[in-house]
Amino acid sequence: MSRLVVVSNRVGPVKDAARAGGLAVALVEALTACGGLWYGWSGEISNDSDGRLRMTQDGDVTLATVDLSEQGYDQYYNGFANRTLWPLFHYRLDLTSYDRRYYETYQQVNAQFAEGLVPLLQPNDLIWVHDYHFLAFGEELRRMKCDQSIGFFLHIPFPAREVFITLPRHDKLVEALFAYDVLGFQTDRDRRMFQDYVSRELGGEVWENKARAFGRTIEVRTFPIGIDTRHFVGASESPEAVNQYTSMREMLKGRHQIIGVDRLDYTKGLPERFEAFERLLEDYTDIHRKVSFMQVAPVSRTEVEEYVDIRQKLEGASGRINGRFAEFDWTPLRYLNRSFSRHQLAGLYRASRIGLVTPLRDGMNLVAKEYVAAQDPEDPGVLVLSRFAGAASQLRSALIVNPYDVKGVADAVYDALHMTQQERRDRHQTMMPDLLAHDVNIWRDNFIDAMRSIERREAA
Ligand code: ADQ
Repeated sequence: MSRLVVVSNRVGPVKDAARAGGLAVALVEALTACGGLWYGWSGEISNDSDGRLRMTQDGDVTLATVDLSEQGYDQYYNGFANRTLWPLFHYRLDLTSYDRRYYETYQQVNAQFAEGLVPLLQPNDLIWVHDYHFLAFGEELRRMKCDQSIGFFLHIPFPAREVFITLPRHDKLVEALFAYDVLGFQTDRDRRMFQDYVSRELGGEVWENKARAFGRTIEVRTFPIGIDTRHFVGASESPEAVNQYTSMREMLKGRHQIIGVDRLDYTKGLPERFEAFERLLEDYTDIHRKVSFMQVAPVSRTEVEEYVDIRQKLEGASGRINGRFAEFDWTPLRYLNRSFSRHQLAGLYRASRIGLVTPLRDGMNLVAKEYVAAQDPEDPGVLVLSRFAGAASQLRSALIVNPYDVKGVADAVYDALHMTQQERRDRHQTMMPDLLAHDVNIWRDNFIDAMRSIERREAA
């Protein structure tokens, strides 16, 4: 069996994979099965150019990490990755930086990372590159004469052509993507957006799961990422989850809870969500004291200005909403900037009548899937889900909303609060089989199989 090499922005640690959740566990499992290598950024910044590669063995998995220089951290990580690609691919042209220096450094860092990996590679390795930090990684490997099978999975959306072409040298980035053998997207929509760009902007050819341009034909496929559904169902019944569930229910004193769990990011639609909750309280006074909303949002990317702004905005909004509506024995909105363990989260989801997942744009959104998996099948809660999350293409029995339409979201939450137990059960029952059939292990195996079939075809 060929060895698997995973390349991603952050690496391991293997022992903590369970804490990090489904994706890390699924990757570690595949790496362990073949004595694989996991390669990426160490999370450290150093300007020392010698010995930047660190190798450690963790069970059967080799971890190899490289530090970023200060310039790399500023212009590649905080710059092109998080100030250009992240907002642009999430349709936030207003927040996108078009600084050309960022692009140059992005190319250089991708080349340096590729250079660091080449001496570690074996001839039959399958190389699986993850996400927007490494769009140009495969092209750099090819430049260094790597002929292994290389796949790339984009965890975030691929934007519409008119949005993407606002990026100077958009064609160079797509040319780089043609160095991969398999390109994976979260949804058919993302895949079609990519194919649309190839045919209309580049004059390339696209058919079924293929695209041809720059003299290469590549596989272009949809691999919707899942959660470790069985494990998450189990987690929701674990003692830790039951504890969390019980103390939450005691605290709620018979009130219904609405829960939101997101990284604090402007793509997640949090200000609009707070506004929708405020609108709910304004329009439906009958639910005062009967419902409370808990938003869990650990801070992320604190060095990017837009993340500081959104934090301030949310602190202002939560103060305003509680100031307007709270009573001495009722706090309508609780806003927590902290993390919970997977088991605690499962308990929180299960204790909540509504999962409110309203990103303005999201590649998939795993929280939506976790919320459904954690429910008690006999008395499940209702998922209210943004149509702009990739998950909406699978979780069709959720209440699907437009997150920009504050009134529409408020009304959907009101309907969810009044939904009969039978309807809640029916909706839950239609979503669970899909979550079980398309879990994170299937996602991983399907992607690796797609890379292997390329390898077999080339050997034939
Ligand atoms: P993210 O943008 O990080 O992922 P998401 O898919 O929702 O978004 O995953 C977040 C994960 O972090 C979930 O597993 C969630 O449980 C966990 N999490 C969030 N807040 C937490 C908290 N307070 N405590 C503990 N855990 C918390 C990117 C893309 C998504 C895509 C994923 C996977 O932006 O669209 O679904 O990658 O491909």
